[in-house]
Amino acid sequence: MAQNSGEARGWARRWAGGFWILGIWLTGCAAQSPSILAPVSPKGRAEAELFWFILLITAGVFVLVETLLLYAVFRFRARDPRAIPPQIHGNNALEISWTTATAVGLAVIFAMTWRTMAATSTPPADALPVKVIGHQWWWEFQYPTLGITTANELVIPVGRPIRASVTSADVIHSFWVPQLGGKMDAIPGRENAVWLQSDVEGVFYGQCAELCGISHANMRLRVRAVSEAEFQRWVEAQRAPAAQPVEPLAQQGYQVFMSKACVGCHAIAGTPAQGRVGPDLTHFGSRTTIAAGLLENTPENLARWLDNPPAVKPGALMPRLGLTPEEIQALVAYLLSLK
Ligand code: HEC
Ligand SMILES: [Cu+2]
Repeated sequence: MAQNSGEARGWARRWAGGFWILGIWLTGCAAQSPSILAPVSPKGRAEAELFWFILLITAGVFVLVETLLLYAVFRFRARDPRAIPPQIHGNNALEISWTTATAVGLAVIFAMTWRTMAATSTPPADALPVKVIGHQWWWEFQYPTLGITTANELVIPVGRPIRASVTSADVIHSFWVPQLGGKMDAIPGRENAVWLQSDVEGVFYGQCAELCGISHANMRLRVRAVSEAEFQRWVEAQRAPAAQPVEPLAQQGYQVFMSKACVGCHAIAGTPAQGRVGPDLTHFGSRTTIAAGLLENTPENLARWLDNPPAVKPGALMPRLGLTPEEIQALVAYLLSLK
């Protein structure tokens, strides 16, 4: 009896574990999650359609096989466990037919996959070019025809195709914005083209999809799709050189920035700072996040970041610079004035 109830508890625990995993899995379905099944671009839609098509075929195969299996289990089960079943050799007609059916099914999936790839792999000729450069652990975005360099937030005009040339400054990364279309590897020394587009305004989340080191999971990005008019305003603002600090605290922050190691790693257009190791900060104040989507861009979070970057983001390639609280406050005032 005691043994029995112990066994029952073991089962209960296993079931509970199963439900727990199911629960975690289902939280992935929350409306906010960047699912490939909620596409907003022509490429994303073509890929989602292919997914459903293949799922339909494979679900049909699953139901057919399981039905035949259950039928065989019950219809042909051994009624006398000691009896030896009739010894037969195969059935040629059956074997030929299921081999053919499988081959035809796979050929259809192959053809549909080929068709989708051919239709989506080449960006339209009038696409806006953007260079996407993966860095450990943040994203650089350059608009070569517009003369803009920014980081971690890609701003695009709604309904216009974007031709992203994806590459890397260090190790292999992978650029992925699930609702806008499939992944593209970011490989040092290579440029891989991928076509992006959003048919609706909104913010779409992305993530590095290739393990690239300790803060791989903290290497996020956002695509902000805005109206054509808002995009033009954004372009004008981004092309301007950095704002001159006017407030005394911000002016002090400018002095701190220009006298510290910051200038060796960061560029601020129109100032002596021309480093290219970290993100371009010319219009840092116009971005909504810090450190590749890790923190909202607020004064408190920026102060935390400047005090000790590796404590905020494990492995961050911006070192702790031993700034005093006064220096940090001045830098925060200056950096946030860079709209
Ligand atoms: C050795 C190079 C290096 C130095 C020196 C350095 N940084 Fe950085 N900085 C980086 C890197 C790399 C990142 C990106 C970190 C990440 O997101 O993983 C970064 C990120 C930042 C960011 C966030 C940018 C964004 O858009 O997310 C700010 C702000 C910043 N640094 C300010 C400063 C200031 C101010 C100084 C000087 C006090 C400084 N940095 C010194 C390399 C450096
Ligand atoms: Cu990565």
